[in-house]
Amino acid sequence: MNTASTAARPSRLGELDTIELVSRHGRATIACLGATVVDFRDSDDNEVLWLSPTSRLDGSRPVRGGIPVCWPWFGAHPSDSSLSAHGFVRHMTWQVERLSHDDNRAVAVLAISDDDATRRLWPHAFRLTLTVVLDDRLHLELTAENRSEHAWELSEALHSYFRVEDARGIRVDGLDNLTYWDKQQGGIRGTQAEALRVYPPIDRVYFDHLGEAVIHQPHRRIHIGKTGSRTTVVWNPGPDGVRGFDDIPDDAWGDMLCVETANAIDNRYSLRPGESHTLSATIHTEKTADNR
Ligand code: TA6
Repeated sequence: MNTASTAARPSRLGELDTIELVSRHGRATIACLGATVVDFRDSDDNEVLWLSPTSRLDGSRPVRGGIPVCWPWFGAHPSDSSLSAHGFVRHMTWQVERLSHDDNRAVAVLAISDDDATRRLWPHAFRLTLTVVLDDRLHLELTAENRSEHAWELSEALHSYFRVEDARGIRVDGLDNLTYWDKQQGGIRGTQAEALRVYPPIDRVYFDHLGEAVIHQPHRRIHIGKTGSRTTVVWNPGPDGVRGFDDIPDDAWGDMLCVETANAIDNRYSLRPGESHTLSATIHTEKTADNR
């Protein structure tokens, strides 16, 4: 197979600089804004990720959809409500460090390090790298390096929006018997007694989930494997909650489901000076007969 069937090259989406990865098995697009994977198509050119039809694509706001990188905090800032939810790196342009491809895969490495702008928000020296590999799966590796003199407490997420046929009644396997924190239900905690059936709105943070999550749909499963992550977040705003998002059409909430690969809340962790930590997610689809 010649390498013409694989590529890693600059492209554009709206006003955003992007990187396009092509392999024999599919393609992916990464925006330099936030190092956000904004598109991933499988071998049948079906969308695996969901991008809001009304997402801003001009750099004025993070992309709504795809896989935003939430770092160095997940959710609201622990002590300063003036700071954006989900950290600041998804608002900033990352540098493309490396593009490469061979017969089987295409690779993009993007990075962001501390500067005056980040230190005003979070006064620490760091380097954050996102490595995206496309072969017959989509692999993301987010590596954080503590370049400061102090230990930090971190929470983080690859905040993945998956395209689904209908979010209502979707089954998500892998979360059975886990403890969760339910933001939608005022922060109560519960235990997931059996396979999760999603009836939006849902906003649940599952703790100590080390394995794969699987989104079951009538004609395909989406597998989300991971390493370096103890938390999985399941979110869909539902028909009422969607009205609070001016970059999601009111009738589009049923087209997506977030299953996020994270370390958050009870699974926050500390990173000492000179230490690094890698969070990874691996995504692939599987065609199935109707197995609802
Ligand atoms: O991951 C779920 C969540 O924390 C929801 O509570 C909701 O706020 C969602 O993320 C989107 O957050 P954003 O800051 O991207 O609008």
